[in-house]
Amino acid sequence: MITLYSEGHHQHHGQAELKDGQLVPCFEKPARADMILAQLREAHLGAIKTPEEVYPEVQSHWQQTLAKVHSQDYIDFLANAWREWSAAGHQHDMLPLAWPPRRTTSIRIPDSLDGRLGYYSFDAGAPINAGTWPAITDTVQVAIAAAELLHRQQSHVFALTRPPGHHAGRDYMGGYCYFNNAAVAAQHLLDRGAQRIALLDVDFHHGNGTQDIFYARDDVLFQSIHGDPRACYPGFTGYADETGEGPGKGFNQNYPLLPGSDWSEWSQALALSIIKINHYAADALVLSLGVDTFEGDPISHFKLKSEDYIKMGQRIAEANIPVVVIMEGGYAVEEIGLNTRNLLIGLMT
Ligand code: Q9C
Ligand code: ZN
Repeated sequence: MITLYSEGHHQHHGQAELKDGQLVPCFEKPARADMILAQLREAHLGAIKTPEEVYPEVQSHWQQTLAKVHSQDYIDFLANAWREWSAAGHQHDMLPLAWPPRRTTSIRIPDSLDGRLGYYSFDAGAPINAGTWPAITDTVQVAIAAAELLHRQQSHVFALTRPPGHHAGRDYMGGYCYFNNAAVAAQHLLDRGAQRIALLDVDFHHGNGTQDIFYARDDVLFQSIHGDPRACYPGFTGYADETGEGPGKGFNQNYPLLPGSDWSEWSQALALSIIKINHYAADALVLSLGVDTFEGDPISHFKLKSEDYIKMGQRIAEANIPVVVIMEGGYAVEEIGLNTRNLLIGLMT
């Protein structure tokens, strides 16, 4: 299996995030991708290529695809945010501090940078530093090149994306996410002629951004298995009764599971989602892969074991459609490589 990867992600490294009322070092850090890469090399899982190597045109085309998933004003905000922040004399990370409350008469975009930071985010979990823009634009190209390779070869491809993307909506960041890499990959496959894309999100956290982007669309079937929103972050979406709207009605399914769920509960939800995907007759599957379902994850609450990821990959392979795997979460850094490698091995068998 070919892996798509770019070094640019190293430039994005947040300083701190809030956990239980305290500022702690960011769980989402460059070592996560380094550890995965090391395991892929050790397992001789296949060639590791840059986006430019497999799809040189990506450098001139990625902005067009990105603009179909995210609003241009949001993209422009991210492109200029650090420049504005550092011009104001700051050297530390940008973090938002105010959001519009319920019953705001009309939500206008403020002029101030603090105001726009709040407007374009849903939490304070996506710090911006000097290297954020180069990193997120690099990783969006990784996702597009992986989708392109899938389109050409119709065999499984792994996009080692970082930072993750599934919490990012059309015009907001949050939860370590800026651009929705999985949504961009799905959009590229549609642009290449696919009629129907299944997007299965197995990260511990609900893929609220992906759900939002495709909620009124029937060309992307969204399936998400995650911690019950009554107990788990992000907490306001991911209920089973969120099934889509308008033309998208019936093309969104959530499988919320209680904290403490292990493979026996988790795999039942997977079986239900695969029935949906088979029935949809998708041309390709985009897998939002978070391995924060692991029992040792420091911020999540499922109990999957390293061996379970082999079974997960095998079950997904049984759906018998080409899969592009997009990396999302996973914060047990010592085991993130093994767990990801196991999923990919299962997928290939
Ligand atoms: N005390 C992804 O896995 N922090 N994002 C939760 C709970 C945010 C996770 C803190 C977790 C975001 C892509
Ligand atoms: Zn997650």
